Amino acid sequence: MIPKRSSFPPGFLFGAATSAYQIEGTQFGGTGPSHWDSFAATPGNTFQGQDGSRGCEHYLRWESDLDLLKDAGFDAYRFSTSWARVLPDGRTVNPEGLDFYDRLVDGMLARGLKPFLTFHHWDMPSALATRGGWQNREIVDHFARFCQTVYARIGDRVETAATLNEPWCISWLSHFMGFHAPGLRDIRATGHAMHHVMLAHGTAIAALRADGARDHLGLVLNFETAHPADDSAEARAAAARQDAIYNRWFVQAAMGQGYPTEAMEGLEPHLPKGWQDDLAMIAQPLDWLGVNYYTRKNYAHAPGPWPQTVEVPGPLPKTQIDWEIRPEGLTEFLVRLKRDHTGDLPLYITESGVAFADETDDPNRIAYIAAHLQAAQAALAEGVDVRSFFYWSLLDNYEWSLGYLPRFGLVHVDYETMERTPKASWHALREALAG
Ligand code: IFM
Repeated sequence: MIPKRSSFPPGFLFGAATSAYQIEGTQFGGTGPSHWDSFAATPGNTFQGQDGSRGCEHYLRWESDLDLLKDAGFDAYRFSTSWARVLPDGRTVNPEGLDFYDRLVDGMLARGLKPFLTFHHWDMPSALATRGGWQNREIVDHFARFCQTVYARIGDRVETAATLNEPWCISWLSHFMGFHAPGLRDIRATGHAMHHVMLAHGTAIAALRADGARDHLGLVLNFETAHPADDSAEARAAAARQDAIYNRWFVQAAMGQGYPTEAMEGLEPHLPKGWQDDLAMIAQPLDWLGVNYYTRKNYAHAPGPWPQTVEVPGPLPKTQIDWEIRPEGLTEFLVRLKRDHTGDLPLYITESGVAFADETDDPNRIAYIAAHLQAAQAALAEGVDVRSFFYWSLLDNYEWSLGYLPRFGLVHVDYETMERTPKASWHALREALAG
């Protein structure tokens, strides 16, 4: 059973999260082309070649979507702004785009929902991607200007503002593994992207503060447990390398702790020249950190070039997309973050959620939410300052290279008619949050 609101500290926020490209529909409102459009238009990159052109038509249906949040009893809504909608060619402002986010924020406030803004959740204007995207240091200033443009319009009304969602996905998943746009598999591109994405974050924070931003600026990182697949020293070393790349690179840099040794062993030769001089700019003081948590993975040693890791399927119950379900990992990360990296900085759980190939009867999702809320409570009991739980996602939506197949939503979307139907999990959350 989902723990009741009354079993959390007063002021703990419950919400749901989405992102622009995954729900809005890029065909509406003057959005420019993004690198996700061209990635999806390349055969073999996404499930059935699907893209975000229609999304969930949230651009047209945002008012009733906000009603779904309000009617569930949520306190907050985490959303992102599309870079390609706001600056279609990377430089020129699209007034329609800013008007949309202005209406959206006012719509949240009118419904008593606190707006949690993420500036960038992955759709980069094609014009900037063509110039090398995250590989080109130029992107740092473009990104800061994008954040400043959005903030100047809606920053006065948002509860919090995060620069980036999941820089691991922006850099490693997209430039080393090739699973996301721009679909590269190149360690040099990866090293440049992993550094520039953090420099862009720090530079944007500094620019926003110079513009007078309130003390509500943060960063959203994803964390994934990396366990050794067996007892061998090689598997333990492989898991440690994976942990450094995924779980420590970004948080250490943001917190002024430098890049982790196990990751530098492979990446240092591929970082942009003079990277050391950027570390101070990257480590801008933050007001909070967002934590996204879904799963754990198991690693063994692989022959070949660094990082010599291979993922091995684990024994735990799995989701529709084969992710192991392990709620205690959430407690472990929250406790570890406070202990090793963030100290007293407030932590917001900005995403946790599950894909099941269900329709509207979703008992397994209810069990997932219950277990992960209990995991958050366990961290609170250990003294971690956890301030929120945002379920991913409000709606079934575009799950990137997996297209519209995985269903993460609390609300079912019929992709023919775009009809929304709250699932049993939406009703169960509403009951837990009532009163
Ligand atoms: O859908 C994604 C989201 O865009 C970022 N975090 C993880 C989710 C589920 O994969």
